[in-house]
Amino acid sequence: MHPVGFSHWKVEDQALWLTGPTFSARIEALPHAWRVLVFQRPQDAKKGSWAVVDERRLPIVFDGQSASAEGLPLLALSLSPFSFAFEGLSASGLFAHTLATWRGDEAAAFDPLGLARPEAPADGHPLGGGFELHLKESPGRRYFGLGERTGFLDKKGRRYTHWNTDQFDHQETTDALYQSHPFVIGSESGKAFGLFLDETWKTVFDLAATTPEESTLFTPGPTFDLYLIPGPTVREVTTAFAALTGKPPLPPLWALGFHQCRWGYPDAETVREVVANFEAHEIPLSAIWLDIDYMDGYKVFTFHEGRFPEPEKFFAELKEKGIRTVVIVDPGVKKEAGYSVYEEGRRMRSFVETPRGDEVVGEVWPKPAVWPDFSRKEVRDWWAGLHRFYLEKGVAGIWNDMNEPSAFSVEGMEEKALGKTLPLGARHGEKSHAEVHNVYGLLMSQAAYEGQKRYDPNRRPFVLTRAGFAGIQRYAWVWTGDNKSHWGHLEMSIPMLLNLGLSGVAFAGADIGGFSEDASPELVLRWTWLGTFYPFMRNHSGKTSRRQEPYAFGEPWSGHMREAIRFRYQLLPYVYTLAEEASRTGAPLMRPIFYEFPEDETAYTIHDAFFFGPALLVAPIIRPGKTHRAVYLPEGRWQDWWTGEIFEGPTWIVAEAGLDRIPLYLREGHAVPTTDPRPSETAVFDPLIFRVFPEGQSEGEVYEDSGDGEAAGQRSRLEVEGGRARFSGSREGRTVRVEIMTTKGEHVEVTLED
Ligand code: MIG
Repeated sequence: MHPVGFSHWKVEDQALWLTGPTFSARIEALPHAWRVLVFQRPQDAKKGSWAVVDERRLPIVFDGQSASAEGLPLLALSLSPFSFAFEGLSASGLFAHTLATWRGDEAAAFDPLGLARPEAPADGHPLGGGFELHLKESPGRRYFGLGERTGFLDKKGRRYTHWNTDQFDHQETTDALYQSHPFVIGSESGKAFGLFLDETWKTVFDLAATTPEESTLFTPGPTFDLYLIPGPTVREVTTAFAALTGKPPLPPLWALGFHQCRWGYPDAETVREVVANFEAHEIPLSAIWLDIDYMDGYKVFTFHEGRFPEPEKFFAELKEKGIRTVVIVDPGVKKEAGYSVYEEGRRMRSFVETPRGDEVVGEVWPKPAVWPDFSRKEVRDWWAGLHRFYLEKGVAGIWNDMNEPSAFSVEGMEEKALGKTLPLGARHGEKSHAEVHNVYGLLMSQAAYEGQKRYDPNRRPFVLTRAGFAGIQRYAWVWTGDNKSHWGHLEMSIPMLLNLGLSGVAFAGADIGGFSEDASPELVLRWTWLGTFYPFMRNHSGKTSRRQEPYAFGEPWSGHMREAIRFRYQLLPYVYTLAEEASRTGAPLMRPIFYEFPEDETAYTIHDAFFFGPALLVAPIIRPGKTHRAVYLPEGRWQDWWTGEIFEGPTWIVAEAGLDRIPLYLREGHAVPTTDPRPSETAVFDPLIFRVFPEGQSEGEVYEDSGDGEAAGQRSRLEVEGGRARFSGSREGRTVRVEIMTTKGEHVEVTLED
């Protein structure tokens, strides 16, 4: 390890340049972050990003010791050896590795055939293989973010590898999952900062795991590209990170309803039966999902003629009932003569190649399979265009699976060496798979998104993806992959989704009921109640699992599941209003309690309860057979949503919840817009019923528009004080009501002034 150091500096072209005998650095000020880019080869001074979309740069002043820019905290720098300090964070040094350090066993294992070009070892890192930043640790600091992760809310004390992985069998201690978000939020005594290592290589964050005194950020690539994001609180870091990497577009209203999926619905008849069951049980449904069985021989952009005949008619029939269809699209393209997708792709040389220029051929669902190289714009454009096939048939959304990418085998590679993906040395144009791997899913989702924009401009695109990288929220929602029908996985989904939300991914969900293994009715029911507060609410299960649709277990289960799902539809005005806020600010819908109460130390320790927006505190039942649980209520007054009882925080209470409810608390000062519990095509809600905290002053907002397409929307405001309510929005042609619940549990209407 060589310490990185610099001898000269200059401020030029809106950047502070540091130079030394071996390395250079470019330091830039963005409206929400300092960027520190360290490199060796001149061409890397212009290193681009797949994640960062903010191109604004602010003027920098440097006095030899600290860099300043308007609106940013000072960045204290020492040039040789290089170190810096920022907002309570201090780096003790940046070190460059020699080639051998990372080209050792691991690289060899990934590349036994020597697919990486021998003349460009380690993808062109002239000195060696990567950088390692050392950060001084502080005992009181906690860490959040890191995207999709197992474990509890606070991420300190573990080592995290950023490497998109098809982790079918993950459990509590599994490291890398399907997504990579090399972004972490440090927080101590209510003060927070963010670190984003904008490197797509297999990076590693050791957060006080090896030693409590130090954390390290490691990248094996030729550059070290770090963003330092100021707080002061986690909320500001999260929204700044969303400003940096992009905000999620406003989804169509239907996407916020209930979704039903299962791997193994073999034909259209089975799907019709599922829909008929929803109708018979009066369970609202917004979308039905088709897994890989709809295809002909697992060939993407086909429908099996016998099992899914006349898909256009079928989707229209479902749409009549208000149900959208979403289809799965995997990246693996079947290599088959005469199959137009393969033939076209081959003609354009669209597929990932070996260093010798042959297609990398392997196996995923289709066999043999090849993989489009989404890192090239012309390939993304081609792939986007293919989506016309689905859109013309009335498909409303695209589900991108297996896009880590997952590979069951690759010709010429041993399975163990492969690591269930493409060989690291495979070529994406000038780049290696080692560099592109982590953004493969992001770029595939971008193509799916752009295809919908292009060929269905009057609707809002909808993409769900399994793999992703920082910035994925610009194109897709995320689900957390193959969980299990275990209570532990129900519980773990909460911190997983909370940390995804803090990492910019406001729209995410876990498979309700669990994907693999057999679910008990009680598990599915409790999970459905929890899912009422997932931004993405989908029941999904694996091929060999027991059926777990909300009606599958008979009474009393289906009745309670109906209530839970109907409750989601009742809350849709609130959910939609939060979704619109997310599209403007990046603020997550599901928020850790400390997000709303940054000064409250207890709040930082709670992983199994959360805020849904600013007004509702949700404390799901996470164990079988339980009807009670402890709930922490922070400072202020809280009303039990179901009984009307009022509590004074900060306090711990024991909540009681039978199968007909989830512990839920309305926060003082807030009003929550609700409506009737049924799917609606437009997001102008009728009736619009505000549920208001029964005492003092309260306020609430509702965002309304056409529910899809480009139509301009409107935010209206409700203000309640001393038993009088005022609403700023239009009431014409619809019912607008304001309600409180008394402490005895009676609904009482508050008069709305004209
Ligand atoms: O190898 O398409 O995570 O949701 O049902 C398994 C079949 C492939 C994995 C996904 C899962 C999906 C399944 N897929």
